[in-house]
Amino acid sequence: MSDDQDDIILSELDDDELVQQMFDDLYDGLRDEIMEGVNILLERGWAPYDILTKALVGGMTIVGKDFRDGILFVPEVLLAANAMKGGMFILKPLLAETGAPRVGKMVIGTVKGDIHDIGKNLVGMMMEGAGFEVVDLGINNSVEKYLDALDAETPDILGMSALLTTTMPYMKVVIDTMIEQGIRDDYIVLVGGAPLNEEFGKAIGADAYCRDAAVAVETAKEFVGRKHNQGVTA
Ligand code: B12
Repeated sequence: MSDDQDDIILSELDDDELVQQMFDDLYDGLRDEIMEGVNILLERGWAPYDILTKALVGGMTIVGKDFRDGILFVPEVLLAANAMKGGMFILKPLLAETGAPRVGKMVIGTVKGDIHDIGKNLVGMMMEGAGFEVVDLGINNSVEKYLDALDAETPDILGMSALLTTTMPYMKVVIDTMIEQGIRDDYIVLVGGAPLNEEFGKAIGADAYCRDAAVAVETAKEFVGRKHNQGVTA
């Protein structure tokens, strides 16, 4: 946005100004500045989760709007995503550091044809922070890749992410294949991604749609708790 970045000393800004500046820096894809901003907020006692949601996700929301409106294009958004990942890289170990006991295991991946991974990564980070073991399959996953991972990892939860209206139907392909193979009920299936909603989640036979990472953690805990209780009484 501005080309006088060199004149701004991030550590001299107050919290609100710094967060605003981080929105600009994320928009401009300035990874080093974003990492510096995250470190400054940490030094000022901000909780990692607040930095993630208020500064990073907040900034990415602005990028998303301008991408939608044709003001930003793929190369710029890639730079913004790279800057966001720089910030997430610092926060990841801190979010996972809660010392929570292992509460369950999740296999998560973005579906075939889709390379968006920021939201998926965020969900993975938050799940780890809440005590889940997370196996991340990355992007562009075929049915076979998901099923192989379920077989090899035997998780409690399968998480699928899709950010495109053209790739979200693939989640149904995965669930239908699980039904065909008689393994659907062995797993809790959670789905997410900006274009999805609750109705879609129900229509494709997922256990739940989660609108963000915090809801994903709550939902996962609830379902795993229920599963374990059933295990005890069965
Ligand atoms: C960043 C971005 C990109 C980056 C991705 C970089 C990366 N490493 O991820 C790049 C530039 C590569 C990109 C490419 C494209 N993109 Co794009 N992209 C975005 C953008 C701006 C932000 C997405 C994001 O990271 N959001 C921030 C995260 C934190 O939010 P989130 O992903 O929604 O995740 C949260 C929840 O949804 C949920 N969640 C997500 N996944 C999961 C999974 C589970 C299991 C659970 C429980 C919860 C959950 O929790 C997350 C955390 O709170 C969106 C705009 C938007 N509004 O979403 C467009 C957007 C998704 N892209 C879009 C398009 C069209 C494309 C391209 C086709 C553009 C092109 N012409 O090439 C390509 C597609 C490439 C492909 N095959 O996948 C459109 C999709 C339109 C549609 N209706 O399908 C959008 C909506 C922009 C727009 N309005 O036009 N994109």
